Amino acid sequence: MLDLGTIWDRALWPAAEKVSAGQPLSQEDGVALYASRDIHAIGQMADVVRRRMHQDKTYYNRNRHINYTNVCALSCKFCSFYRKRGEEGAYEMPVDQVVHIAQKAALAGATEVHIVGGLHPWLKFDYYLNMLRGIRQQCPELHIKAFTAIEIVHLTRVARLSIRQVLEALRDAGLGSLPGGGAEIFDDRVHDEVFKGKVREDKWFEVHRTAHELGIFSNATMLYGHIENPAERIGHLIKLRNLQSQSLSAMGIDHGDSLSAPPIGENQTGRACFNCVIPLSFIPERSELGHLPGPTGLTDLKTLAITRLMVHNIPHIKAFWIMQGIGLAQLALSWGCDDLDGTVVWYDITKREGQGVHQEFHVRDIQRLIRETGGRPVERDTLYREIEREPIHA
Ligand code: V47
Repeated sequence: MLDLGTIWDRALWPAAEKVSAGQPLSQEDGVALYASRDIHAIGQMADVVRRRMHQDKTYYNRNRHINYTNVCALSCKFCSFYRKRGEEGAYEMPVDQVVHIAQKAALAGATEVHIVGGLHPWLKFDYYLNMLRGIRQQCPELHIKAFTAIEIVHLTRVARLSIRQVLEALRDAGLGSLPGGGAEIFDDRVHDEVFKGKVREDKWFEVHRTAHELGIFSNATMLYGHIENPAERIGHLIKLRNLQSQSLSAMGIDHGDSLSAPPIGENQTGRACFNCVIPLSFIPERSELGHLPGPTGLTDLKTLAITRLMVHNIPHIKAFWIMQGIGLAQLALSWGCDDLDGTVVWYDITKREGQGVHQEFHVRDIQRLIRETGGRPVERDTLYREIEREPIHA
């Protein structure tokens, strides 16, 4: 329970009262949270909501990220991953290589592959379908979470199909769910300054709305700590919860406005919704925005906590340790986050100074880190179903 007496910043009282009463926060509440120096109150409020939803459970998964190409038609200023074709370091993996990596991951106990890449100008639609079919054939149990909304829009042009048709074809070939990338900040000012060539937010939402209509679950990200301001971050989060509200209604879930985990579980409607929000901490190194300082630890913690508080109807908030760093991701587990993503193994999109693409977090270390926070480590699959393993494999 929240004790208003412990919250010295009275500007937070309206938000705290809503959190206590289980009501959603407004744009003004979100901006007041960012403006406040009462950081313990913000953390405490987020922890109250996180515990109401998940008690002491803290989720992780065994996964393997695969970035099949870094060749990209776009040149987003925040991105240090993309290369132009022929440029030094540009690569595209043959389908067999992607399938082989997925096979190795499955053998090592992974339940998920997370596959994303640049917008490659010449790869044909068959490349993507064959990748999914190949993995499905070799590893029938492995969940394939693949392609950001931006890649899906790119594929509509490659295949000359609609968003719905592309998603249906990918699903039939083995796609299990959509990751949350490519969202950045849903705001035209920020879009035009930092990722002008990318489709606007309406397309990102159309992809996720259509996926939900087709029963494909998805995630959502927010890239923060570059040129956006707190009001723009809050606007982004409110747009996410608005789509979630529609998707939950279509699933027949009367979540109302309550600040509790929507009872998603097994549903018979054939529809889907967002599972998780992942706030991504901007890493300036090697990008065109390398002159920016990047978010501070306090901005990281506040953003993770405020995301939990603002997005009352999406059940999980992930502290993606690759972006926030392991130390801060651990702290975030007491600041509203209930998930750490997973073992990852290989990650090419962002690398902190001195790090290569091998970025791996071993299960034993994940569990130790969660236990130290007082949390209970729970291995999950992509759709947050709990996984029990024989002790020898735990
Ligand atoms: O869309 C690119 C971001 C995203 C930088 O769905 C950067 O479970 C920080 O979406 N600094 C890809 N971020 C990663 C992503 C993701 C990660 C983990 C889990 C899930 C999920 C999704 O990475 C891109 C972009 O927003 N990004 N460059 C950078 N310099």
